[in-house]
Order: sequence, then C-alpha cells, then structure tokens
Amino acid sequence: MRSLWFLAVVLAALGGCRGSEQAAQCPGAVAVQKRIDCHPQPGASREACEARGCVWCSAGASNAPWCFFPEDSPYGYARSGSAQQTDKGWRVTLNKRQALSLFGNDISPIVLEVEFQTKDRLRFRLYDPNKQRFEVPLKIDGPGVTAEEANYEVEFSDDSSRFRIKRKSTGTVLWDSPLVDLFFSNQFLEITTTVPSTSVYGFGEHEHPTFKHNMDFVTYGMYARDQPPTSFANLYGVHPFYMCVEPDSNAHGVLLLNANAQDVTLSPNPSLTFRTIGGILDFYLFMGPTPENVVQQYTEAIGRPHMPAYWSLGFQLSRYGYNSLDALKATVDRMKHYDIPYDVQHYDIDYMERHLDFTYDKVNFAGLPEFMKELKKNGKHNVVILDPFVTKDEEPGTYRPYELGQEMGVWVNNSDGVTPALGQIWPPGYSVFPDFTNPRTVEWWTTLCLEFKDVLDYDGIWIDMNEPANFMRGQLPGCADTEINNPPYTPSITDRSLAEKTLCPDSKTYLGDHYNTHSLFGWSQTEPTFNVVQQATGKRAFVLARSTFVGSGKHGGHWLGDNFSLWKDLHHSIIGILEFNLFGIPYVGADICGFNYNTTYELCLRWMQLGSFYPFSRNHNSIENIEQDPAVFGDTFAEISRDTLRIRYSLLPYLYTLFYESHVYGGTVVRSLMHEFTSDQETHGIDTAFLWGPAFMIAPVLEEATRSVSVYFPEAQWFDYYTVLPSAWKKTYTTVSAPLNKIPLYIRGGYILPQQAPATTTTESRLNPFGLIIALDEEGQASGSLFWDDGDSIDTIEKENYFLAKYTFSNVSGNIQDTYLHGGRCNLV
Ligand code: MIG
Repeated sequence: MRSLWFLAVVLAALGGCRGSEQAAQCPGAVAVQKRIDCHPQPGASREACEARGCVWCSAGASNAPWCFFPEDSPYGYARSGSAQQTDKGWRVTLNKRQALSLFGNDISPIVLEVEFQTKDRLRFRLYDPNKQRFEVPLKIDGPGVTAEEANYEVEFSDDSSRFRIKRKSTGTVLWDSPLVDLFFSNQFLEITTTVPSTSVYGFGEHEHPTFKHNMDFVTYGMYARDQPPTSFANLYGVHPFYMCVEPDSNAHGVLLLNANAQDVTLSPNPSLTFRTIGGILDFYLFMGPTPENVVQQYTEAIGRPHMPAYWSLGFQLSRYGYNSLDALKATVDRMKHYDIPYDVQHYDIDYMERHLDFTYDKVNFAGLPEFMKELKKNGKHNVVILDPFVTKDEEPGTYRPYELGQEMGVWVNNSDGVTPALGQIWPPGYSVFPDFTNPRTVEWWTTLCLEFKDVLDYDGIWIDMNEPANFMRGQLPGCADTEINNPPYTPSITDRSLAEKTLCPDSKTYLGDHYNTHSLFGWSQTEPTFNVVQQATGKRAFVLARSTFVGSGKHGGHWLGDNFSLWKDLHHSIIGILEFNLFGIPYVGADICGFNYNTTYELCLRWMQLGSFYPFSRNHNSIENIEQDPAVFGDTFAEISRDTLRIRYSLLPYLYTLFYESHVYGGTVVRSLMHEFTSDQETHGIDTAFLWGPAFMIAPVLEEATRSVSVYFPEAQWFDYYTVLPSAWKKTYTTVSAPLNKIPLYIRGGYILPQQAPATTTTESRLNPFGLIIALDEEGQASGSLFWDDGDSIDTIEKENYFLAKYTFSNVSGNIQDTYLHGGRCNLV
C-alpha cells in the first residue's frame, strides 16, 4: 500500500516536471529533435549525465532523451591531415578530440576509408589501423570506379567537422555525420547521421508496428534471440539494413555490416544513431534510385536469393505436437477429403525419439519412413526439422551424432577454448552446440544429414533454434563476470543480457569469440545445410532457417517465428514479409493461423486467405493448441480455403517467374505499394495491402467481424480479380466488400500474368493448361513474362534448361473490359 502511494507521488512529480519545464529552460541545449542520447544505458540521472559532460533536461518531446550531448560535445574525433589516395578511393586519419570517455578504451587514431566500389555502391568504413578487429566474413567488393563515374559524391564540410555523401544528380544529402558524434572504443562504437526524410524502412529482425518507421526517438536492438515476436524485442535474425525514400522519391539503402550486439535509434531530426559493441563500422550505401534498384544492388552485394523449387511454392502443413503418425494421417486424410491444395508436409521435433536429432520415434511415429515415401508418391514433399544441439548424455556407443562430433572436435567451446559449452534444451541431459563456423563441423553435419536421408527420405530441412537457443542464461556453470560477458554498454536488447537464452559471449568459436559470432550462428548453418540437401536429394534445396543474417537469402528461406493467434499478428505478418523482401530473403511467410495460443474460426479463416499469398505459405501451430489445419473447421471453412489456395495455385507461374527475376536480378517478390508508386506519398505508409511483383494487389481483411476493407488504389488502371471489371478508382481509398468467403484481389493494368489451372499439388498443376491474364493499361498495352523449367533441377538457369517467354499485347478494339475478359483465360499454345 505504502509503496503504491509512493509510486503515485513520483509519477505525479515526473509528470509535473515534464509539463512545466520548457525546452528554452535547457541551458545550452540543442533543439529537441536533434538530441543524441548521452546515456543510452538505463539508470540515467542528472548527476551521471553531467559527470559525462552532457546536458540533462527533462523538457521536450516525451520520448526525447533527457541526457544528451551539448552543441560543443567533449567527445568525438577530428580529422588529421589530408586524404591519402588508395586503390579504390581515399582514406583519412581521425584523432580523438579529448581525453573524456563514455565507456573506456577509446581507440585513436582511427581511419575512415572510402571505396568507390561501383557507380551505385559506396563502401565507407571506420577501423583501427593498428589492430585487426572482428569483421563479418562476407566479402563485398567491386571493380572500383572513379569519383567522376560514381553517382554519389563524398566530402567533408569546409571545416572538416562533418562527413557527407550526396546524390550527384540532385544534390540530396544522403549521409551526414558530425565527427563530434563519433565513438570508437573497444566495446562501444557509435555514429549518427541525418537522413533526408522520415520514409525509412528496414532494420531487423523485429516485429515492427508499421512498415514505415516511427522516428520519434525509437530504438531497436539487434542480437539473435529465441524470442517470439513482441514489440521492440530483438528477434531471431540480424539485418542492419535500411532503405530511405528521399523527398523527391529517389531511394537509397544502407547496410552496416556488423554482427555484434547493436541498436539503432531513429530520431525525428530525422537522423539515425547506430551503436554496436564490437567489430568495425563497415557501411555500404546503395544508390537506387528506385526502391527495387536498391534491393537489386543490395543483393548484388550480399548474394542473390536462391531459386526455390516449384513445389515449395505450394501450400504447406505443419504442427508442433501431432505427437503421433496417426494424428498426422488424420490431418492428411481430411485435407484430401476436401481436396485442399497442399504440397508439403513438415515434421517438427515430436517426430524425433526424445528430441534427438537424426532419430525418429519408432513408437509414436512407427512407419514414418514409409509414410513419407507414400506422400512423395502422391506428388507431395517432406521437410524435417533439425535442431543445432546434441545431447552428450546418451549411453556411450548409442548416439553417433555426439560421438562423431566429439571425435572431430566440432563444438562451440567454453572460454578455455577446449572444453565444449554445455547447455540445456530439448534433448535429455546436457547438450553441446555444433560450431558451424568451423569447416570440420560442416563435414560432420554433411555426413550426418547424408546418412539421415537413408532413414527419412526428406526433400528439405528446417533449421530451428539456431540463434543459438538455450534454455539457460549462458552455459554451465554460468558466465564469468568479465568485460566480454558484461560489456560496459549492452545495447537495447531484451533483458539487457547477451547470455540470456543462449551461450556466454566468451565462448569460443572457430571464427572467434561468441561475442562476435553469436548472430552468425544460423547464417553459418544455412549454407552447409543448403549444400547437403542438394547433395542428398540431387534436387534444388529447401532450407528454412529461423536465425538469419545479411546474405542468408542466398541459401535459405525464413518464417517469422513463434507468432500469436491474434489479429494484430495477422497485420504484423505483412510488415515482416515486406521487410524480409528488403533483406534479400523473399522466400518468407508467417505461421498461418498463428503459432502460440488457440486460434479462432474467423481469425484462422482470414489468415488462410492472407497466407494463401505469402511467398512461403505454411499453416503451423504449437503443441497443445487446438488443431488449425484448413480441413478441421468443417465444410465452409474448407471450401473457402480451397478456393483461395486455388487462386494461389493458378497464379504460381507468375509467382515463380517473380522468384526467377529476384534470383537473377535481385529485386523483391512481394513488395509494398511504395515500391511501385514511390512518388505517391500516400503509399509510403501503407502496410495493410501488398503486391506480388508489380501487378497483383492483395488487400486482406485484418480485423475481426469486418466484412469490408478500405483499399488504396494508386494511379493505375485496376481490375477486380473476381469480376474482371475495370475500376474507376485512382489515387483514392475505396471501401470494398469482403464477406467471409472473399479476400479482395486486384490486377494492375499494363501487365500480363501467366497462370495455370490449379490442382491438389503442384506436381499435378504443372501438367495443366496455361493461361494468361492480360490486363490493359489506359493506352491499351500490356506486357509480362513467364519463366518455366522442370521446377526442381539444380542450376537450370546456369545450364540454360528453361523457357522464358516475354509477352506484349496491344489492344485493337480499344475496349479494356472486352480484352480482359476475352484474353483473360486463354490457353497458351
Ligand atoms: O522451443 O520445434 O519456432 O516453429 O514448432 C520451441 C518446436 C522450438 C520453435 C519454432 C517452432 C517450432 C518449435 N520450436
């Protein structure tokens, strides 16, 4: 009672103080929107703030920091001497200005080096010239261009106090960093830049409430973590990449290639403040100028998305906790009963014997090998889950994965570099963690996955828990209290702990301290898994990875993790999918109907409708929740799901062609309206609808008990997918009807979309007649293309084993509606 009362008084006092103190009362204060946090860790006080030489003032915007750098900051660096020419650019030395330090161990001098890699890609990095620090093992290089050839201009301000990058063609300043706001100490690196607008997208992995960011002093932490999507939490993967749309609609992108625990603050100035606790500040700027160009240039640098197998574009079923083959069979039977399109079956950890990798439960899943073969015979495909931890506590001589790994020395070690780190996760006893940064581990993993193929005839592998997850805070016996385990600054991540739910930062991996390589764990597992799946199956690989990093899309897809069966998660899934398309991982989806919690009939139905248009379309559920496959809710539900999935299946030739384009040219598959209608500011904030490529709009219902959707139609000729009628809507919101059995879908005039009659599996639908949807623009023109190959051979593109058609159409009658109807579903000969 007393403490409650006390709390109330404190809150009232804080409120009063905020309300009455004016910004003008802040001595020497910079404008509120320009404040940069001088006390980013919790526990700021006036005393602590002033001891750092910073200004303490509680007046101003509610989210603004109260402790911030003064105009004449006692920190930062100053340029020393003139620039030296290098191979592809120049470098300058920067010296620390004063002795004062925020977090100790400042490094001086440091070097700012600029590389003109291509005309649209600039690398600029800040590093310690006297000591090799950790760098992400992802080499991004370019042939080099001259300053004249580049589309950007790099300069210092006249007084050398700021480092700037401009877009040559417009003069827009894309990057502007005051050197006084630069920090480069052993465990704290910080840099701030203004950005030319508040249309900023990206940074992951998070559950962002909007696709276009709120920039009201919002901070996002990045550090791989086994964490169900929650606002502001750092989730499974790390993608320090953003895209910004400039006021004149040109777009650029920026990558900070750094794998250490980090955070970024988006401020209203507008500006961005990056803080990381290790490595170097290694930035890459991509000039666009269209949003699609930005993603193309980004994936040119980090690796193009892999080409998925055609079957993996089919609908997929999964659940954690079928618990028996019989339960699984019952699900498959009712899917068949309703003839719901369905291509892939996933097997979660309950197929294993006591959660042991490379085993299957011979009691509850007796007959699993035969069952998988049977599904395969029926044109379906199988995906098995594998976890990255191996129990050490089986009877000697009984568990080969552990014994072979032990013999080969493939585990992540304790800080001594010799004894394996022991955590506790799904398997019984204590587990060790394979260190995929070690080539020997890759050998071990390859051997086991190949052997396992003879046990279970899988087509793809789902790699879960590779943050890596651990149910403890650090390994046994806990983390020593050292600077590496408890750095002076811990970024804004959940629990402010680097060891919670994972290993201690001082653990040793082949590439160095876990402190540096933690967020690369899943990334380093993805490529070897991709390679072994190819080797084992002789076909195009399917790898579904939970933890991703810059470049993961080259070898894997991603699902958005353990979402909840809640309406807000339905909406958030669109944002996550749009973001992963920016990150070069277009093969992405969320668990349809929600993973955690029990779903409801209506939520699940709306989710089946939306999920029918996820690039990776899988209904997945957690253990102990009610069943939620599309056949379990009765006739009506099943019929609606079947109808929606049939639309998906009929458009798979279009989706597949988009994946081909993404694989070859690097753009997105699913994209926001902003990508296509960039100059229309209204599109910048839209994340309730999205597009497949340039031409197909999906405008789902995202709210309960709602039977209509407000859809924004940008400037184009739009056709209703169902009625094939042209609409008069342009640059306007229109409320369209969406009864329970319908998800609003639109085709954009000017495009030709290949399609094919649907079937229960893609194996069958691929044999069906093709058609074209020809939707004319106002000039009576349309164009499009079709990529076609056998759907699952490796390297069909490299070997030129494919068919590529380009279609153009010019209207003769001048009647758009007629053309759409008559040309709409013709067969291709
Ligand atoms: O601790 O394998 O995100 O999809 O069903 C949970 C069981 C482990 C987390 C995955 C989820 C999967 C579940 N896994």
